[in-house]
Amino acid sequence: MRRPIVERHSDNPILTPDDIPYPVATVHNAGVTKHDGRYVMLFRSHRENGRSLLGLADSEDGFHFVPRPEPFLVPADTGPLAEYEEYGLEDPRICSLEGEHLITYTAYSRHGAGIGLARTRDFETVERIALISQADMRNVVLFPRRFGGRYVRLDRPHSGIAPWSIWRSESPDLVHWGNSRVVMTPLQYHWDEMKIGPGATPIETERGWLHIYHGVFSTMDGAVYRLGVALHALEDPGRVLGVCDRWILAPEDPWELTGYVHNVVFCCGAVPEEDGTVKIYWGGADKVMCAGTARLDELVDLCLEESRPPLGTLGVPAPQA
Ligand code: BMA
Repeated sequence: MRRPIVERHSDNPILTPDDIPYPVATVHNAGVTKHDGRYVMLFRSHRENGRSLLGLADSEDGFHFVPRPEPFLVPADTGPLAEYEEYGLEDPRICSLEGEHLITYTAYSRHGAGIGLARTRDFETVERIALISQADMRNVVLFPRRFGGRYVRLDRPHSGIAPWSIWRSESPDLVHWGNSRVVMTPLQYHWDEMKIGPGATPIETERGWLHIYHGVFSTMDGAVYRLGVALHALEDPGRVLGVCDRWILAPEDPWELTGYVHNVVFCCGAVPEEDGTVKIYWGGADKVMCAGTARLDELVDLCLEESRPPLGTLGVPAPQA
């Protein structure tokens, strides 16, 4: 058998709802970063009313996490974001940039899915900055560097008439975003043909920004969520240098095949290490957190040597909601 690209950790799932000290049905789709030499995981949990909040867990080694006693971010009940967070907070990403940690999350409400932006310096207190998109937008990841003074993000708008694709936008101040363009589309009759979306905060390597994204394929048994990799140009991150033709991770373990939503691996966080490896974190079947390790060099090679066109062939139109 071929060696897997992502080596799953032997203790998977590394975090389950039973580990959380308050009542939750799931613990999944977590953003992860390093702060003060330890790993901090910001996970999504469905409460037992079906709406989500964000919780925190800490770890010394990146694999064994201790959840905090209370949730970290729950829907605002006052302020400008309250109206947009009524149905919950989902799928957080953390971008550590210039001494602070920027958190992007899906804010769900009767108005649809938009993106909230918050900041923390210490993972003790957190401040909301703004709602940084209209509905319907999901999966916003910020690049952990500025380009000519500007922040750059990847995002995934919903559209009834075009394939659900990855776009990039830029901003002078994190609040106002524009100069948007599409950078990657699904590929027809391919593992990511139904939709793609940004995954983990991109990782800087000598050969480009490595971006772990998710791709979805529709089957008679519902959708299958898998992970892939793309490489973006270092100085112009909207330019895709290569997208690996095959997935790097697919649902295989029992807790990825069944759970809250079956057949899902969904990544919101990855942490590069000094030894050239990267710790990758994913939600298994929208219910538990899993982790694994890959080699950054190998992931970059896959993008450049087993490439499919990022925009070359359009995928099928998105199904009407
Ligand atoms: C997406 C998001 C993710 C989820 C995935 C699979 O649309 O809601 O949070 O992991 O579906 O259910």
